[in-house]
Amino acid sequence: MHAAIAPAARRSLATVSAAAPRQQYRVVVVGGGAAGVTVAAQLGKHAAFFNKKDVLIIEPSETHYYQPLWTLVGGGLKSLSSTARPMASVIPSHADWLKARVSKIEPTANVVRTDDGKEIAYDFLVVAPGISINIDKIEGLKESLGKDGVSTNYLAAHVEKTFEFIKAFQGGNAIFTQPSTPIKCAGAPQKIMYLAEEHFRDKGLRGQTNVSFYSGIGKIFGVDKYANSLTEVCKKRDINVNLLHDLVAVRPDKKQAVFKKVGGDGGPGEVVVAYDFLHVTPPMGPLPFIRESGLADEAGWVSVDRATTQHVAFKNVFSLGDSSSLPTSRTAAAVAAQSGVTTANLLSAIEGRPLAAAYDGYTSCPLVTGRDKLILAEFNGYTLQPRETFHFDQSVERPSMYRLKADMLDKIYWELMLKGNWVGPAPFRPLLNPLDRN
Ligand code: FAD
Ligand code: UQ1
Repeated sequence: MHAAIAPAARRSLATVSAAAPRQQYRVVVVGGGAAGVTVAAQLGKHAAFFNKKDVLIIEPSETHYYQPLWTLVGGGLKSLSSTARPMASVIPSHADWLKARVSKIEPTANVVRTDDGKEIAYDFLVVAPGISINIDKIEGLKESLGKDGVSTNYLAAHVEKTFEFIKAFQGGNAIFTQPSTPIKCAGAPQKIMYLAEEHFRDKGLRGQTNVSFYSGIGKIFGVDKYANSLTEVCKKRDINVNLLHDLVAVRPDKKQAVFKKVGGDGGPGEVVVAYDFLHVTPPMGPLPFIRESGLADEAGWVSVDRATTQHVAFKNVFSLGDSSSLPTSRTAAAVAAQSGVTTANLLSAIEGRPLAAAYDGYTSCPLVTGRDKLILAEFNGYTLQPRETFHFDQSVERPSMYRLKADMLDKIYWELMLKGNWVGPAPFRPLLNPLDRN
């Protein structure tokens, strides 16, 4: 019996002390985040897995976070605790949980190794450990975070600081950054800016405040329809937008942010800007153990077929979510749509049938523009064309869409998606958008 593997049936126990029956599973899932738990839950609905302990989730964290609400936590509209649940409470009852970090995957031997020296063999593997937040890649950021007006909504340990600093802000330069790397939820770097700007305005500080967005990429948003709306929002609210500026250093002693110009008009160069409040979206990238696993593409993402989510070389390996190479915008909404495809194709692979399910690139980004306003971007991340669920124009700021985000999507996530009953809004589109106005 294995000392650190907890049958989820005992998940109400405070300590993980129960033992697993074996070191080999039909399916091993790396990562108990949005993708890992959702696919594991969906597998349990099928006869091959129902009521059996044939799925193992390997996940080091005691807490499962609903990260999409962190924008509202940073904006002072939700508590961090409302976004957290014990990991044990989201592990499906037909799965075991090994509380450890995967350090190595050996796909030629069908084995994964953990940082505490365990070796687990699998027949099929689902790789979903998410994305790496690389704060070390910005000089001075690690030392600055959480102090003197520097924060990020992208780390649980720092997100509450964002609102502390917004509340304490007395005017001056408020700066919001987005890196040139791929990131999760590409809209989140600017959502917090709109909430902060609204707060400054309400406090009568707007006249003495410059609000600036600095992005390492060349567009405010990847899909023109929503980029046009966001550009209008920025104009209307006197927000300066500086594209092709990548944050490279923070100098906390001088309260300066240093940007590298990425091509653009004046050619490459350095821009130094004084800040009084600085919200940083750090550069992100693949986790090092994925890069070294033999499963990665050149960039370091798990190299999967963009329709089936099956690994391009190892046919018993699947990947979805932020760690995968799926060339769409990385969101929980995308994970929802991918999960149904991954589960269906994994079951087909297990049963020796052809893989019939195909992911179309669907993703969504609820662009919060204020305490009661939201542009619900929904699109095909492969073609960058809108793919909207509702019959109205979703590029317009709407209170109803804010309520959907603030009050409903978290319930959909915890109660439906993580229990294997939500693959995104596609099944409801014929009802909600009958003429398929897109
Ligand atoms: P995660 O959910 O991050 O899960 C990865 C899991 O793997 C984690 O539990 C981690 O502990 C574990 N892990 C890491 N390393 C290892 C290892 N070595 N071994 C085993 N396990 C490991 N999405 C939306 O749809 N809408 C939004 O509005 C939205 N807003 C966001 C705002 C912010 C500020 C942030 C941070 C994210 C937002 N997202 C949003 C993105 C969304 O949360 C992610 O895209 C989604 O969680 C990805 O799921 P995943 O399972 O791939 O990764
Ligand atoms: C979604 O399905 C989803 O997964 C639960 C999200 O993650 C938090 C989302 O942010 C969004 C927008 C969707 C899409 C759902 C609807 C109802 C449009």
